[in-house]
Amino acid sequence: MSPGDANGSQQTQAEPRVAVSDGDLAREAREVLDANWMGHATRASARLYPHQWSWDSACIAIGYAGWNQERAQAELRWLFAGQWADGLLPHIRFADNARYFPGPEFWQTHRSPSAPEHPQTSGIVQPPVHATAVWQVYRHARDGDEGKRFLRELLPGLVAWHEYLYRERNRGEDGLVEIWHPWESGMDNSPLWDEALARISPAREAIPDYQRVDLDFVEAAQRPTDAEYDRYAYLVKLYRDLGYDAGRIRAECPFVVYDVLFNSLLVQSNRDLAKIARVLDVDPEPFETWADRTAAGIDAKLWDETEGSYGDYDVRGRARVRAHTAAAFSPLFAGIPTENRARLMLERLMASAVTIDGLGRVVASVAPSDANFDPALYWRGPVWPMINWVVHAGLRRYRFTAEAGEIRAALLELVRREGFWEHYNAKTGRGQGTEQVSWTAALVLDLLNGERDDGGRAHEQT
Ligand code: 9WN
Repeated sequence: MSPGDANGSQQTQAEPRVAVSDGDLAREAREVLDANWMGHATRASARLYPHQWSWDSACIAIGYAGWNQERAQAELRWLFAGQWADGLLPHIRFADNARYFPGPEFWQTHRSPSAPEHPQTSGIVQPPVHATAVWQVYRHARDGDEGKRFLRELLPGLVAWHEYLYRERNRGEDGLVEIWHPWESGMDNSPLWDEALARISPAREAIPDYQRVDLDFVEAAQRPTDAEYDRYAYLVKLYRDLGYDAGRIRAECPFVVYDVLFNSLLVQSNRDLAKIARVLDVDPEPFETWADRTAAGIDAKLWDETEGSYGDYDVRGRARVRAHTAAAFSPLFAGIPTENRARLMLERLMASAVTIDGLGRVVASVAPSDANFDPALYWRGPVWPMINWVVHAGLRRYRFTAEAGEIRAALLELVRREGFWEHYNAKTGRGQGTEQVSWTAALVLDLLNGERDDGGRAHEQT
């Protein structure tokens, strides 16, 4: 592992290591989380991401669940304390005095009557993995009574969050919810957004002044371009000028996408919300209904028969998104495809997976055969632990056990060799982006833990 240096200089990279036992790997993962623990929640990474991020945090809680119930609960409580009055769960809850663009002064969320005065947050969302995380924390709870109290405490916030999505991010009868910014997908510069972003060409004076900070920490070849950042900043300015009024944004925003990953994670979160409700003797039916409606919407609108794959839908462009990425396999995670479709997906998945230096196959964010593939460039090729974790759970759910095992082993081996990086080069396997990354550590812990205690059944419905 390459320990992060806190002074913001260029990243360091250790020589690849071998022969680290599972026990040592778990200990190292816990050390990363300890180092990033702020006393109340976990920063996403030591240097580049010094705040609490929404979907990272859900994954981090899943990682804590197996060894530190108290921290797992604290992590999610802290995140939900930043929830807006209308149910929006912000994609960042800011820590004080930490350097990142865009910070609170850029978001200006005080323009919304729904945003809390304190804490400071961003004004957009990230994929909804939270009910899944809360359920996992309960499942692993050593103190069951405390676990149940935690469920009761978090239920209203979870329900308000999903209600927000179905109320404000839904424009039809198809059960799908929409994203309004590439950052909302969690896959910022994915080729999925190329066409939608190409239609947005703000005049120079419409782009707000801003200063990137990310390039102080990570080389430009591994980050989004300035043209992409201009559009990211332009969209934030548009939303803040609209006072973060969801109705006005829905009517006016130029970027509107039904994303497969976001909706699939929502289906599973709804199913987990129903399980939480059952434990608390609350009626689970509304959550099952949400799950079924969104799953049906994914199947009806996002399945592309000619491609034999799920794909995103560009609402403004009124067309399927032509680009395909590994996120297309995420419906497996939520048990959405039929067995037949799942088999087709498996073939495509394993054909598009990458083999790195004798490691076995692992899933690259974009398949090497794709014209958009770049092994080093952020969400356009590198191997991301979160995506592999989703795919791994999905494959196990459908009993594609050997393939799931191969991906798990290869991902763990990458981390064993390189340390806990944001992502890994899809050709060389070298760690990239930033180091000491919390959700990488947390998901490694979950993979190690899952093998030991539940045989991969954690994500099943029953
Ligand atoms: C913007 C924190 C986050 C992840 C995202 C990842 C990256 C931020 C950035 O880092 O996004 O939200 O500044 O690049 O794309 O998935 O949640 O780890």
